[in-house]
Amino acid sequence: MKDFLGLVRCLLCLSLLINVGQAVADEGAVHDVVIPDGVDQFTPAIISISAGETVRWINNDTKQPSHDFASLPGTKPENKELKVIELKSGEMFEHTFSRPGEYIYFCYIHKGMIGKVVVK
Ligand SMILES: [Cu+2]
Repeated sequence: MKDFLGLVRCLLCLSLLINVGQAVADEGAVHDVVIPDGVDQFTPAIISISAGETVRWINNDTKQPSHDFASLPGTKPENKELKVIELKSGEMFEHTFSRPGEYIYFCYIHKGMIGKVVVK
């Protein structure tokens, strides 16, 4: 009987650990935005995430030395989360968005290279 209760406790502990692990994984979700090789474009250009999640920009472009981007001037002050980010070929950058809003950003080297993160 003692062994049986010990087994039940052990299983309860395990299920708690699994639940906590899932909650952490959901909160820390990472969404990729890729700059493809030879294309001056954020892919996807518009991405929707939940507050507390992370966007990871990956520069796969070998044709340009760098894509440098920042929040669009004129957007609401609270939406200017992205300071100037210099992303050289092969580099990655991550940012966790804590507040809901629409974060428009642009590459100031390549005209028309623009993206948006929608945080719900
Ligand atoms: Cu660019």
